[in-house]
Amino acid sequence: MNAPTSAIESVLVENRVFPPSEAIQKAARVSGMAGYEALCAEAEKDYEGYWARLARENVVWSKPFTQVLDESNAPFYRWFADGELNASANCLDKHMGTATEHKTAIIFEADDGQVTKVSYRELLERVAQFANGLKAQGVKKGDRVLIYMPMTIEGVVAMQACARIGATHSVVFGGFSAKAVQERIVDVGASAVITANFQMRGGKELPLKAIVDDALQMGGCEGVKHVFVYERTASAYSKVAGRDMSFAELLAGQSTECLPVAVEAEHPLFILYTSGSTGKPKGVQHSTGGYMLWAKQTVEWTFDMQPSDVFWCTADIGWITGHTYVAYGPLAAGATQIVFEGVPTFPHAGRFWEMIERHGCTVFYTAPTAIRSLIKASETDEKVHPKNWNLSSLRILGSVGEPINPEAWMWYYRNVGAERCPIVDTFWQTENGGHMITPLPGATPLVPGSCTLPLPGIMAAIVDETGNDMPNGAGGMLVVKRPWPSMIRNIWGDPERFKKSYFPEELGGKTYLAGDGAVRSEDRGYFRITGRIDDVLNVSGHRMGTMEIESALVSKTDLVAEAAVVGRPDDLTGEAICAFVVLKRPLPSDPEEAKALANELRNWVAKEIGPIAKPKDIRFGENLPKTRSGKIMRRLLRSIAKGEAITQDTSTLENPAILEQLGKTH
Ligand code: 6R9
Repeated sequence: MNAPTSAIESVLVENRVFPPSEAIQKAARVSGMAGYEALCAEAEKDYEGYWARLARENVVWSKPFTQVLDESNAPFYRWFADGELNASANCLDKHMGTATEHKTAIIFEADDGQVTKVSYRELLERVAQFANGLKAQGVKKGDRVLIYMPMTIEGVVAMQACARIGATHSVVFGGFSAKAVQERIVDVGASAVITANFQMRGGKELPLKAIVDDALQMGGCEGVKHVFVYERTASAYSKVAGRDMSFAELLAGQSTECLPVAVEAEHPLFILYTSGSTGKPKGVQHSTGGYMLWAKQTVEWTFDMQPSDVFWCTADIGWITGHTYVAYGPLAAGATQIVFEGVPTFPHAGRFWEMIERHGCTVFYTAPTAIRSLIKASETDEKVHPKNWNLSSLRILGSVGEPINPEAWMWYYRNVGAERCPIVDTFWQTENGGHMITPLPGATPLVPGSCTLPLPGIMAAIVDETGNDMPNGAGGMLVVKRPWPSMIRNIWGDPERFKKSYFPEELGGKTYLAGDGAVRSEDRGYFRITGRIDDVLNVSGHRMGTMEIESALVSKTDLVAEAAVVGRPDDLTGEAICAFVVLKRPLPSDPEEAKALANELRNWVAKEIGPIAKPKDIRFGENLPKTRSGKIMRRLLRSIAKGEAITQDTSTLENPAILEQLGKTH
């Protein structure tokens, strides 16, 4: 076999295996493959019985459920439907009177390095007080509250406080634009917004409240009656009388006791927007009962969480990973966790390693993009290499958000984990609620670049277009054949799109389609994710729809006639966004002019969606390559974006000169 020439090829020939050490295996919650297989067998034998057991063990129910799975209106599955609970009580109240009450819940490290700690008792009091503040302003069960906050204790408190009173939160990542905030406010029908005056990132003070103000002025946001503002910095911000209120005003005089509101298991705990194949982001609606069950259980299984652990998930609360593995799961499991406000490269690219040492972090969970950028930084500057810090507290490492290439995996394993810490490469999606396919640290032999095996009870499979199972070694579409408790319940306000996107008729209408391609290894049956099979890109672990970026580009009507967006592989960000643009004016002949136009378009996209959606490459042409029926030849564009030789049939092109034009990046 030829030597591997790319990350993809080296995955194909990957044959290194790292079994769990005796010590880890012995002490783990799920011990050895025998432990894993016993759980799988239990789920296989009595599916509902298995989930009912986990639901009773992991969740405190204020009213116990008697029904487990209701498939009568599939694919609108219902779990534990007659049970009642409160998510915040499951994260906080249940620890009162136990050894966890005075344990540190959150170690917060601010951008500037300042550290604040809160115990479970203190966190409960803050959440209760905040919940009372919301109630006093008329926010109630069933209302939707949009949260646009920095990574702070206050961000977690805001989410928990909504959950406490049964209000459904919709968190928007602080990097999204005013337009994106407005669209989400309108779609979700928010009656209140919780934000901060500014956020601190990399030593810079960036506005949040001003962006909310812009969003609210764009129209359709009349339903928003309140904006609650966390004064993160001392800087002034503009306040609209009668609508805006600082946290200090909201909390003044409020009691630190607040009874949690019991909600039905299916009550929507949150709605989180994510990109799909069409232009409009999807409001992924999650339940309370099934979601909480899996948030806690996966923290305990995948990270083998023990009472002495110090967990750190670096994801922002604006993403699903920050929901399940910052705001809910670790608290439900009674863990101590680190919450970090800043960025991994400020004030230097050794910040993560420094913080692991400072706080004695034992379980560290981050994204391949971060690892790759820190590898690069440590190659040019020895001083930020992890070897400069004492990382001996670490016992488990995790990866999430995109495929981790074996090279990055090996670097992480050697330089961060000292060849001692298992790496759990966790595959899952916003729609899944929690981990789906992942190694268990005390059970699964690891193979770099593979997310290995589905968690017990997750009936993942690989099928062809008509739903036939593919043999190991043959690639296909990743599906889940049975509903599971933490799965998406609906696309907010769009049940038809929910059915079409996730439960296509071609697969019988009841099988969950993940939207990713995958292949199982011939020897172990391990899963390896090969990437999205739809028009969704994964840039630095962030999901971006190509159509979303295309609509943003063509909405610049004075400049853009037509646009097509594709992804191309990128060493650092996994995928990079490449936009092909037809201008409403002659092709720029001067390279400087082309560059200026490209930058204008990048800034436009940043304004429309957010900086994460800025195309890396912009290419101008007099036309786009199309088939006779007028369809854009996306495969051809993908080849051009990669800089590959064109092997496709281009005889139908009306104007072959455009291939050369589109070959130039600006
Ligand atoms: C949790 C999260 C989901 C998409 C998913 C897939 C990719 C996530 C992965 C992975 C390979 C992993 N993805 N984890 N691919 N290996 N361990 O990231 O959710 O933002 O919805 O993205 O990310 O393509 O479909 P989300």
